[in-house]
Amino acid sequence: MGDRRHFIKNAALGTLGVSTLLSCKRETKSVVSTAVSGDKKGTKPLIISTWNHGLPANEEAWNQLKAGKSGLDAIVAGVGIPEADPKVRSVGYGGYPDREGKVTLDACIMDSNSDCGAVSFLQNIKHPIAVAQKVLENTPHVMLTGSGALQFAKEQGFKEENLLTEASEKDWKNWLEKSKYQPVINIENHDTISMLVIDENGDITGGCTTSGAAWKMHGRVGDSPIIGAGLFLDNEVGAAAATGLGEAVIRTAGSAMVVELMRQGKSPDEACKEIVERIYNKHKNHKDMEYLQVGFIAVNKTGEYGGYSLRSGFNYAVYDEENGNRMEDSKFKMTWDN
Ligand code: SD4
Repeated sequence: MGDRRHFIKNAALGTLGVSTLLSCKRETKSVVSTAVSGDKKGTKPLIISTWNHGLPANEEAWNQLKAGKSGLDAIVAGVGIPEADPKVRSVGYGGYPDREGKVTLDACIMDSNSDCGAVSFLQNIKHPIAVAQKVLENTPHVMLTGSGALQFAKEQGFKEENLLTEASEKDWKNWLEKSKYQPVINIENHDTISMLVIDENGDITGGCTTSGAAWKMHGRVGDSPIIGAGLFLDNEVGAAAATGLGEAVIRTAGSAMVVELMRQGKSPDEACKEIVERIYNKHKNHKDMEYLQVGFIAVNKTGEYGGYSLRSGFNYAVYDEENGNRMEDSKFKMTWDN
């Protein structure tokens, strides 16, 4: 746990650095919100994305929306930024590999008609979210996996490329020395990127893309490509998406449950909090508890948005007309010392 604390401290410092840098470069506002009550209401269109890499992703998605592109296209272009960035070690190119040194990617996307597409255990394709969009648009299915997903991607014109960067290979070889599986959620405040978009008409779309838990078993698929777990939306109600230990999110059908609670009248903050509490209650005596972190973001049809995480350190990027692109800290249940 000592290492873990050290890591969290460094991650927190890293966060400051990264968000300050991004804020300056992009002239974005940085709003830090630690209040425990009150959902925020944004103006439409509204984009919310997990973690610091949400800032450049939001920026790109915003530009796409303003250029008249659909929510789906905006998401694919937006989260495509961290997917292509080798410095982001938790998504796409440069993501941490599994324990066999293979980078395997998961992604899904969903539109306001409840159409969805997903890929899981996909290798050698830099933009799994774009392949997920093709699954939605060009197949009768919701998810393609492994070699089938790769074959489909190539048929759709995607190029195969090596996604294991030198830096990730080096870290993997270091990890092999001890080979201890202890997923670290929050890699320099980057992790799975989930993005929720409300467009000018109030229609909702969502997407999620990740290289998954570092050093996972070969073949392991997390929550991120699973509709209902890593992402869910109902255009009449709202949308939710997850980051964190995928196994815990799958066990509780996390994002679907957040949307159902909003349907019953909970605000986005309240709904995220209730599901995090449920995950805690189901896991407090579980072997995963030592390293368990989960976080949700959510929006509802009226433009209220929020988020909540089990442990401290989670943040998300929000973009709307009124307040621009900014980072907000998530409320949380407990710190890493508990
Ligand atoms: C997974 N949910 O594969 C992803 C990883 C992640 O924050 O989000 N980490 O379990």
